Amino acid sequence: MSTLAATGIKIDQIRAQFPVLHQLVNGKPLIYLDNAATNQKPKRVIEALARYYEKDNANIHRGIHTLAERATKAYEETRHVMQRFIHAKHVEEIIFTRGVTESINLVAATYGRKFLNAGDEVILSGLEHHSNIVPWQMICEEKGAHLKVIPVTEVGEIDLKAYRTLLSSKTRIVAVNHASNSLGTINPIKEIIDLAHQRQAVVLIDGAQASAHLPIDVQELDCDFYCISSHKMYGPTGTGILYGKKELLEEMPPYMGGGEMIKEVTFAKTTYNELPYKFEAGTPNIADVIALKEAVSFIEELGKEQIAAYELELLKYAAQRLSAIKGVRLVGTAPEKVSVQSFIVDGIHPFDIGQMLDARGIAVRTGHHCTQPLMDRFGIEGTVRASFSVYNTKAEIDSLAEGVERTINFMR
Ligand code: 7TS
Repeated sequence: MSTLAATGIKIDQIRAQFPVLHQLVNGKPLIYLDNAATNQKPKRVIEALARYYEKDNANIHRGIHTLAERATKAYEETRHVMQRFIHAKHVEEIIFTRGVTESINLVAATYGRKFLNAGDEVILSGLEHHSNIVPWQMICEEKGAHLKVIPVTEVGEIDLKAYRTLLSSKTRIVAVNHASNSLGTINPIKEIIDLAHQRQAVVLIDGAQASAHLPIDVQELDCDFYCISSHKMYGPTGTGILYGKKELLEEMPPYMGGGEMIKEVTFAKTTYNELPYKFEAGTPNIADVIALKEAVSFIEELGKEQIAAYELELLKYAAQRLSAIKGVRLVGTAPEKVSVQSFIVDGIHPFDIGQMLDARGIAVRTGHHCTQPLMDRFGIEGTVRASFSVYNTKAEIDSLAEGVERTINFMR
């Protein structure tokens, strides 16, 4: 059994922390390789959720009773944890949202609505998830602004040369992902950010596929916005963050109106609360935010670098095993990748592969992965995608390769 390099921690010890992994699916031990969609939760995260509801459940920020104070303290602790996790300068730059989708919609609907004008341009890449396309399309349509798309190369990288030519004095916003969910490509975001700033454009980074795998230092990156989903970093679903530079967040109008985001309300006029509460209308997802702290501890105790190094080992092994199968073509072969491997099989629909693998207890993703324009770029309908987390093993990849081989033999 493998260990996490430099820590000596056995992967078996890590797997033992994930109750969901220890079950039979269709009579076979579960092999969970759909981690880019959502990864599994360690016991400490699940226990934090239960503990909160068993001991502390109360609405936050409003009550003066003990439970309300405990819940508020725990909720705000996670804000500090997330500040440290991404190296934000100020704690009020961390806004809790439902996740990346809501974070991007928030920026498009507030920053975009206030600062985009007719004729302005928003630049995206051809690697984006629909969540980082549609909100920009909606606001561009409303404001008469235009979307420009950075093309993607054959191996699945952003074409930086083309990006330079797309940038102009009309560029207001650049929105790209840190890593691609369909291909795994890690994008050169520092360079993308610096080039955009030379044109006074602001940059939003979709960090959905990065937070569990890559170091994030928003001050060093100098990005203007950074979005994270808790559920892709061993945390609960339904929460995540938007990081925004304080001076930008202060200039932005609120996203939703309601309780908590106000200072004073009269029927004549409402004044808004200060950051971060201006953007957190209503009762938030208290329990999940509190449990997210445990997910961060899980990552930090193992060490993000160690996790990434092990996942890279799995990725390389998977690429090698899969590409050796006759009829399999890897999609997304950039040199810098997170642990995502897409592939297609000549003459067999990805759904059929996915179903046959499921019958063997192997969970993979099939389809367009919410990146239809990217699939169009490669002239395909979709792919089969295997994505790896720290609890996966080479033996599981062997089973995947065997499953794919058997499917090919069965279907032909
Ligand atoms: N951006 C990227 C790069 C993503 O991978 C995802 C989710 C999102 C945005 C949206 O995140 P959410 O947490 O708001 O849903 N990606 C996937 C996936 O690849 N399969 O299922 C969800």
